[in-house]
Amino acid sequence: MFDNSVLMDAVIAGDESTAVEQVNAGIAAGIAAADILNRGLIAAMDIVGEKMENDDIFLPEVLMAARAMNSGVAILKPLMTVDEQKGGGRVVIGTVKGDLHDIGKNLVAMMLESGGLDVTNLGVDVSPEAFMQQVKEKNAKIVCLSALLTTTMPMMKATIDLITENGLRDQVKVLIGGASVTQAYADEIGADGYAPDAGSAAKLAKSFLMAG
Ligand code: B1M
Repeated sequence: MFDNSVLMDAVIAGDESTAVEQVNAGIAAGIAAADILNRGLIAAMDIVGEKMENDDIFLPEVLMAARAMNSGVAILKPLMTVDEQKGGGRVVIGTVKGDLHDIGKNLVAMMLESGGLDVTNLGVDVSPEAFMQQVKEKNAKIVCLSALLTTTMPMMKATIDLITENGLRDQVKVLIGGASVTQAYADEIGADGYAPDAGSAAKLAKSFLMAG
């Protein structure tokens, strides 16, 4: 029998089989796919994000929760309209040029997707030109730049500068993060925001989208 709190607890605990069981039970009980997604899976992932921010849980638990969530999303996706799936927010994310670190960036992408956003993950070693092109093509509202090396941080500024030169700066918010990055650096290069971890990155992205 479907119980939203059981579904949420299963996602938070990374219990993939119970999460899948509950999503299927919800569908069988006639609950709208968007409600199962928003009130169950996304609500649970928001709690996971908060726990991560507070250091109550760590990477392995987050990955397990994300896997449980993604298995639930995969069942719901075919039942939802395109608009419901996209949640209104297009995000482009990648690790900047010269930098091959992708574990944290992929975690951020996963949290954004789990939050219902339409995410294009460009991978690693992404040039300013490639970011700019994708922002244009996808009409992205948010671009997330990841850098783990002090030597590649300047590529974040180069990307912002290129986006500005191409007249796209007003249409897109630039969020940055990665182990070597700080709020002070975000201020210095004119980024719109900095997030220290995947949970706060998803929260920040959603707050920008809600603000219009
Ligand atoms: Co590299 N590496 N590495 N490395 N590596 C670091 C970053 C380093 C700090 C290690 C050290 O010396 N203590 C150091 C950088 C020093 C510096 O510049 N300040 C370093 C170095 C020097 C190097 C090489 C140069 C080593 C060499 O070859 N001599 C080389 C560079 C290669 C390159 O990129 N061109 C290199 C290579 C590698 C591996 C390939 C072996 C591997 C990467 C594998 C991979 O990513 N697929 C690796 C790893 C694993 C690390 C450490 C050990 C761990 C990074 C990680 O995955 N952390 C790292 C040491 C460390 O950080 N403690 C280190 C876990 C991950 C979940 O956290 O990535 O920080 P993180 O992501 C977090 C937040 O930062 C944030 O959210 C994530 C989740 O909470 N976040 C964002 C990340 N991106 C965001 C984007 C956002 C918002 C938030 O957008 C809005």
